[in-house]
Amino acid sequence: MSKILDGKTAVVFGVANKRSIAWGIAQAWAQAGAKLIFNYQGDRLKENVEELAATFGADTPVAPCDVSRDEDITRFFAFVKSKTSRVDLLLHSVAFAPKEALEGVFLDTSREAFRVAHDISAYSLVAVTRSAVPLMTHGGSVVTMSYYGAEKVVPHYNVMGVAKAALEASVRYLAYDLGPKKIRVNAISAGPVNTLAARGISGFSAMLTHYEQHAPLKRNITLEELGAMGVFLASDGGAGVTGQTLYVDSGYSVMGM
Ligand code: NAD
Ligand code: 0WE
Repeated sequence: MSKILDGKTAVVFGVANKRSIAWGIAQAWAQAGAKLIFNYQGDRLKENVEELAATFGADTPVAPCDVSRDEDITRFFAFVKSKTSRVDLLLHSVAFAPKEALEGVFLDTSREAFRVAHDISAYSLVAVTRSAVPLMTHGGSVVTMSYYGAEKVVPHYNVMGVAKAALEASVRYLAYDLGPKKIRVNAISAGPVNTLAARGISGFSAMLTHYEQHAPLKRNITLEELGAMGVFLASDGGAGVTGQTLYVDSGYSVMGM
């Protein structure tokens, strides 16, 4: 039986382990018929990602890429080009701010923490998209991950909220630049998910409980639901959708109180 993403090739940035949002979306893309190529950030995550990627076949391509390094991005896309003549889908599921910037108050954000957060969490979308475009010869779909702290104050999200605002604005400008090439660019704004990036954030389990109590759906979201939105944006279902931020947040963002 034919599947909705049959014949598509996807590049996936941001798998750290099986709880990663990138892993949830990658699995949904694979189940819908896409072939996948993965990055990993550094040696610490190499084995993890290689093991997960191998569940789609031992020949699933995996290569290192630290998105804060232009040389890495260049080398990574040369690797991608050696494995496929075409890329259709790009997932950017990467963010980082120095831990101290997520603990105190936004007012105390250092110049360096501001720079790092914006470099890794926002600029990297522009950099990896630019490298993917020459391979997206039949059009494509670029998907990145955002969070509600981009538009409303979420205590302690701090500089990450400002970086996500830059990311969502970057999505709009990229959508404008790439529309003529039939490449769509969108963000999924996810409710809280218990991942590596969320663990160690004090008060995170209280946030999960808060969503259960206050979101319209009275529960938290799942990786499967993020995967389903990822498939929608990757498929012709999303053919007329670009430049948008779509919420997979149990409806939390519509509440005023
Ligand atoms: P995760 O820790 O599983 O994924 C974050 C990924 O970013 C990791 O794979 C890490 O290796 C990668 N990364 C960080 N710095 C990098 C660098 N310099 N080069 C290459 N890769 C780098 O956590 P996650 O929650 O799956 O996060 C994925 C995305 O989802 C992030 O953009 C995050 O802001 C967003 N998001 C998360 C939540 C949540 O509650 N977990 C909610 C909304 C949005
Ligand atoms: O985007 C995120 C978190 C991204 C993140 C996580 C870390 C933890 C480890 C970025 N940088 C770092 N740096 C580290 O050193 N989320 C949407 C999850 C998240 O993080 C929060 C949240 C939510 C939700 C931080 C404070 C308040 C809410």
